[in-house]
Amino acid sequence: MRIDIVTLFPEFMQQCAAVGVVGRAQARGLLEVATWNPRDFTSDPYRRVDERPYGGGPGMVMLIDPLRDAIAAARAAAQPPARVVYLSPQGTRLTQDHVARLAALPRLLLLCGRYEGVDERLLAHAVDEEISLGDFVLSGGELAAAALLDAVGRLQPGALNSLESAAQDSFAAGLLDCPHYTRPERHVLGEVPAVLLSGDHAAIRRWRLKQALGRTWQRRPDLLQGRVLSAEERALLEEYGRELRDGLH
Ligand code: 4GO
Repeated sequence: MRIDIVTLFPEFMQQCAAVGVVGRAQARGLLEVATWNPRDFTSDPYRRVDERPYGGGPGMVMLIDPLRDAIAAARAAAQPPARVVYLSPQGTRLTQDHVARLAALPRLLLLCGRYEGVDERLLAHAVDEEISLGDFVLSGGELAAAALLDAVGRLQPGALNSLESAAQDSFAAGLLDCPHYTRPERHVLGEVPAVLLSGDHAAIRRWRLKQALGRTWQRRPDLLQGRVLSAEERALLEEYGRELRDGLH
């Protein structure tokens, strides 16, 4: 997949794309990342990309033309046409399902705003969807775009080693992740749950599912709303509740 990013901070976005799993996906040729600076698409001597808002008020608004020309240049640089995403608090809240759908596209174009945001006419004309990471405000779209880039990049087939399998992720099954432990078995901070040392793979699978269900129920009950639990899941969740009352958690 190819991801184009329109940003006033291309070096920052390239650095985000260069590290970890996403950097490796690029090195493996599974992901291509290109950046486009709207400042390179200005025609005035000051290379202006922002202006004061009509109607008054604080802050600046990003001009239409440098963004429109940067998007057009990015579009023309490759085929097929990219889905254009603008990151803002006004967007649809991002979920792992949504990430998986975006990751399956051949191309994405991420538009990063700064200041108070982008002229609404550019959004109406050039943006296919507006996405928010959550109900909080950033000073620029870059950190949100970097998060989306990471979430989408790591789902490219071959990006994760089998040991990091995406099937095991939080939310992959609509639940929070179970707790994880590594060496040593005994530590002043506590012991590793015995079942994980038992070698009994069926028991380990059941324990992990029980923890995932229990933690989701405790921390994010909204994720269980409208979900039909299997007989096994219901039994495991009841067991978790009993253990909780008995002071085992
Ligand atoms: C995205 C962008 C928050 C998010 C942003 C978010 N703040 N919650 N700020 O995903 C336009 C100018 C939006 C700054 C940008």
